[in-house]
Amino acid sequence: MQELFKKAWEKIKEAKNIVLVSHINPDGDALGSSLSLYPILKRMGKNVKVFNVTKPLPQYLDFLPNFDKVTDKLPKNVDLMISFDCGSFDRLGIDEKPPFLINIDHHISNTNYGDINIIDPKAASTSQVVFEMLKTNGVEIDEDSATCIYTALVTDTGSFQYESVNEKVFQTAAELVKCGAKPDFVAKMLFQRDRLSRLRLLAKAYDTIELCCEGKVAFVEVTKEMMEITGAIKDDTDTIVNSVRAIASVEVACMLREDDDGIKISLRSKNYADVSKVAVKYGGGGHIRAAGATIKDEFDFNKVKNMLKEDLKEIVKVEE
Ligand SMILES: [Mn+2]
Repeated sequence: MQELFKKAWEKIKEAKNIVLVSHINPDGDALGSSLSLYPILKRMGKNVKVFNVTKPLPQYLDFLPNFDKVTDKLPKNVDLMISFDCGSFDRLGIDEKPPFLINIDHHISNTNYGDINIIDPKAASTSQVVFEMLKTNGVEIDEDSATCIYTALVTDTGSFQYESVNEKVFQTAAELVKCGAKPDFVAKMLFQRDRLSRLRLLAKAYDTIELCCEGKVAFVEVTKEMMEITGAIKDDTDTIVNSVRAIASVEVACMLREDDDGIKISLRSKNYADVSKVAVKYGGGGHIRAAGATIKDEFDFNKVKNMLKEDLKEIVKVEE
């Protein structure tokens, strides 16, 4: 890893026009990680752009320093692209591969699509990998950069609650606070700016919760109609599945959301089930405890549920 960090930094030093990219429908880690390098590369005199194909970007992340610099127009004449938190090239929403690509990620399912691939599945967030890279190369982390890396760490660890959280995560957090990240500010920005429409949507979604596999599996549904009635937006659905997992008996929670192109499934597990297996089966990906996929051109919730029940029964190990 140390060698890769050095190799990547050499490449960054050589490059002039750099674009920082992250996956479609970015989360805090994707945007936080990509934005964390923006002030640093600017300071180095680089021509830096931050690209994400998604429009609009999730509003709850609008406090990230340089959020307004993120563009959905891919710059031309790029000599180096760095991708963050993205498991496969097609999730970047970019047609053509750049002359050189550094792929920084922590998804175990990463397809190593870069010219340099820095993938650490043990890292709690991609931003943790970025942090290690900066440290290894003796790069100074300014306040804006620290805020981005810290936010990414908070969002990808469920506020320091997941199994990925170890001593190193807290050490990183402590160093970031030392560099100027403000935990109370980040927490207020992330968790105290809720939308009424989201709470109204939660109420409707919770009404659909269905338990099976001896209570170990919970399904929750979000239909287009619910979204319309409550005025909710897609961002409002982000954490529903996490709160359903909180039911005492539940090992795996699964949200089904009606999208334009099919049914999006979001899976979360609590203790032992590997939900990435199920997501990969349906063309998606993710982590052991959090994964997702879209069942394309399928709009029948019950059909998808019955199909998933068979897969989930396996991973929660319930005998018939
Ligand atoms: Mn991540």
